[in-house]
Amino acid sequence: MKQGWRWYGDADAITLKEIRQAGVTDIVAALYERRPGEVWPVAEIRARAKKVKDAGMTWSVVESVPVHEDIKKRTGDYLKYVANYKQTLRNLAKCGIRTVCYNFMPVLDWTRSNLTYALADGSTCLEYNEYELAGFDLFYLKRPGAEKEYDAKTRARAKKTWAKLDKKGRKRVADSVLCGLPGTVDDLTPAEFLAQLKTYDGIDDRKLRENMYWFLNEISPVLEETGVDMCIHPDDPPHPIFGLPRILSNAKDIAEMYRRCPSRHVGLTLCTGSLGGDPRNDAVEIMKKFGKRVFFCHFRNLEYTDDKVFHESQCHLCGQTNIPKLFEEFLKEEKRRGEGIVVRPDHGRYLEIDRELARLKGKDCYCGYSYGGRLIGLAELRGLEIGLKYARKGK
Ligand code: DNO
Repeated sequence: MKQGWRWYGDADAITLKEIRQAGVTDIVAALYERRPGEVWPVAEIRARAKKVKDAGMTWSVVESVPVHEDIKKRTGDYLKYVANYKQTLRNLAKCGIRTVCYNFMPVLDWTRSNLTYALADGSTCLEYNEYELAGFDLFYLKRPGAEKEYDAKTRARAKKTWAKLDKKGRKRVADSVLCGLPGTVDDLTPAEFLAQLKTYDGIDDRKLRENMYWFLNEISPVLEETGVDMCIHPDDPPHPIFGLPRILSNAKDIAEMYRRCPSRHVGLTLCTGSLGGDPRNDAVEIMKKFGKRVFFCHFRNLEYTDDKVFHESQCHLCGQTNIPKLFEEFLKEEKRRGEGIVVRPDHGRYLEIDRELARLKGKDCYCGYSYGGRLIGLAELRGLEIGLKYARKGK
């Protein structure tokens, strides 16, 4: 395992020195100041890579080069944006960066309903509650047509859940969806969000898939030429939300993408937390089946408190996904390849130490990307790796 860590550049409250001292060798970063669709200039990529190198690590994975909404919809200036995307890939390869994470989720990136879900020990983590989200959709956003998309049981539960929330609670859900999460390109007002959703009228599941396969096949010659591996991040949560199709949510979607996009450089970010948002997903099987084209991993875990309600686990190894078993498959794949794969501890709880750090620094970490919580996550993964290798060799 190559020990990775997501770094948000100079704006990040966590410094490269602190990251290195966590045992990290590989930085996962992006040119966050560049808007979707822009070309990333070589000089800017170099400058960021140099900063990481000077701190004793390597910038080896980009997360993300965002795909412009016009490409997802295949409208407007999509051809220009695809040409720009190719240029960015060439520029990254010129700087030695050949692993690119991205997603194909329309409008919203990952989505949560509560960014400060309190655990028994007072630390907090991120929660997803389908009924709060449906309540927000039906009774706050009042999205036209939403009624038809939820079954009667979900509608009834959403109504009850929403009625129980006070003003602050409702605002918490709205803010969690529309702003606040890193990855979100722009914070949105409810009206802006509704307007963006409307631009997807007529783009159903089938169309969005076709657009994605088209995009990947279009950039494939550049992948062959540069050796860049594209690893798609699974939908989070892995099912349609707000009437938007989600097309990379399970093993079937992955298989179909591989079939339609045959380049060996079209692969996957194995994100156990995102996949775990559907209890039917089996991340171990996914690693077994699709491991050859897994180029990057996010390991974390979930705990369900109810049907369709989950939060991120106390421990990265315990919960919905059998991480030790998955890790065995992961080690097999590394062995087969003869090289390490970058893993980042995905998200982490917000601990007392993180509160203290924010106070001392006058700057807080990005939501889900605390120092303390991820430090524990990485240490757990490292311990698991050493333990499994030891058990294998018996010494
Ligand atoms: C959340 C992240 C996502 C991810 C993007 C990749 O923590 O895993 O925001 O970076 O979906 O494009």
